[in-house]
Amino acid sequence: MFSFLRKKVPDSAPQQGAAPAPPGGAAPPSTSAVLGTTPRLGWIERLRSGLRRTGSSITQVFSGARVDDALYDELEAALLMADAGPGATRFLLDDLKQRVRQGGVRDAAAVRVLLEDALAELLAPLERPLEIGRVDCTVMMVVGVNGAGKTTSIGKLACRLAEARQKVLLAAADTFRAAAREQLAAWAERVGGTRGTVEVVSQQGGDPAAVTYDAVVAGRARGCDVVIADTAGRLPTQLHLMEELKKVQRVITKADPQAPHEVLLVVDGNTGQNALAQVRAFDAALGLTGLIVTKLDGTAKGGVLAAVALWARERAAAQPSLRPLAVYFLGVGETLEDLQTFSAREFAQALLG
Ligand SMILES: Nc1nc2c(ncn2[C@@H]2O[C@H](COP(=O)(O)OP(=O)(O)O)[C@@H](O)[C@H]2O)c(=O)[nH]1
Ligand SMILES: [Mg+2]
Repeated sequence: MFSFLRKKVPDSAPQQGAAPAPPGGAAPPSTSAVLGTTPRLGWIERLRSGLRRTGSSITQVFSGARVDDALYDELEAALLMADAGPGATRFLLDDLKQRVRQGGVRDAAAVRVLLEDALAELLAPLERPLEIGRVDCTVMMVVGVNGAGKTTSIGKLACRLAEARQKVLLAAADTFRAAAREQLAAWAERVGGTRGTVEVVSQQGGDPAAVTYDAVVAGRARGCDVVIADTAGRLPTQLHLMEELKKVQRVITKADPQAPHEVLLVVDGNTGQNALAQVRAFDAALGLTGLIVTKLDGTAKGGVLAAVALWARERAAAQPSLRPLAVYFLGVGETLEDLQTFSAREFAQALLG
């Protein structure tokens, strides 16, 4: 789930899943321990059933035996209907045709396997664990439109971090809705007990930048491993609200010149091609490092991740100095366990039924 780098030696209890620190100081990054002990099978089923409609419409294309232009035409339509968008659809079809030619494949079922390979390869660069511990206090800001699942995902993430004995502080920077503050506090409470503690910094009716600044300063002073700022939802077209978000980012940098270490966009998997528009717009304003794609347990078609992957690839080619975009987590439900790491191969399998 996370990649822990240079883990601190715990005060008392041994750290779950982490290798003991070597004598004489920090472990080199290559010895990072990756946590992710929850059984994955159940949630893959959830992802599969969420994406089933897409899967069955793509799989149907391969029900005939012939590999001809009609098959590619149908496949094009199915990928477009799955929200892959014109660019990624064209990219995948070109890649697939080349694989079919090279392999001398004449059987439609074998073409389906090659499509899965092409899709998994396109998605692969998005697969990267969220790194915690490269710096003493990892600061993340979480952004997105209203209702995308920001607060829920932060709650799930905070629980997972607390389980891994990380000290977490949440900044309730969604100061528009009083309920948002309470929602975050409720998640923090849920973590309590055996799981460790998650603190929340909030202000009644405060300014989002001020709340975030206070939280980052407090998080560093209290020796927190992770500070996560939950921001209010907004559309990228609401320019004044995007300016407000830039201000939040600026004050974080004032509190810690290296921060924010992560700028995460939460996108609702049901928004189709609009998700790509959100990724572009929030990236242009803030410079995204990663995505959390939620609600893949519902009616989401999932193909938009292919479009995001193609866009990320073009972004990496045009701006090689930028950190490549990652899909850190997928949301497949409303409970704590329903936040899972992204695997390109698993996603391709689920998408193709
Ligand atoms: N089915 C499902 N519902 C989700 C998921 N993530 C969030 N939600 C629900 O989406 C709604 C909005 O979530 P919230 O976190 O408040 O969105 P925010 O406005 O971005 O903070 C809530 O009812 C959540 O329970 C998910 O992965 N699957
Ligand atoms: Mg919220």
